[in-house]
Amino acid sequence: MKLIIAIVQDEDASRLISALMNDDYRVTKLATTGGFLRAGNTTLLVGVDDDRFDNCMSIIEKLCKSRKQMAASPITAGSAAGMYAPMPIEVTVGGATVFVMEVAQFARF
Ligand code: 2BA
Repeated sequence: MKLIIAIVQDEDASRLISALMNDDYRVTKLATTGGFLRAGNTTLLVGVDDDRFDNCMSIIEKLCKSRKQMAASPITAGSAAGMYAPMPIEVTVGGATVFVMEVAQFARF
């Protein structure tokens, strides 16, 4: 058995959870925040048997889209008044950031 930890964009989370549930996967949704953008994202925990792992990864890959977002960069630009403002930069977020771990033991009591 494996534990998939998938960090996805909030916009994709609902459709992804529905697709996984329809395919009989069990899912836990966590409301999380990305360290770089300081914006909300969604982390899903999915415990899967090995023979259903590839299918689960395909569903995640298919439903999670990458999007461009603007972020304030740590680099600053000077202004006429001598003030310094963060320069906006464009970053490409997602589709999904996925970690896969082997599960040593699984129990449901
Ligand atoms: P954030 O940390 O908010 O990052 C959002 C996007 O900003 C990233 O998209 C990436 O395109 C960009 N970014 C992040 N750190 C950067 C940096 N130091 N310099 C320049 N650009 C940077 P993704 O890579 O698709 O990541 C989406 C979200 O997945 C992240 O949100 C974070 O919550 C999570 N994540 C990504 N890699 C991770 C890792 N190695 N460990 C834990 N969480 C991770």
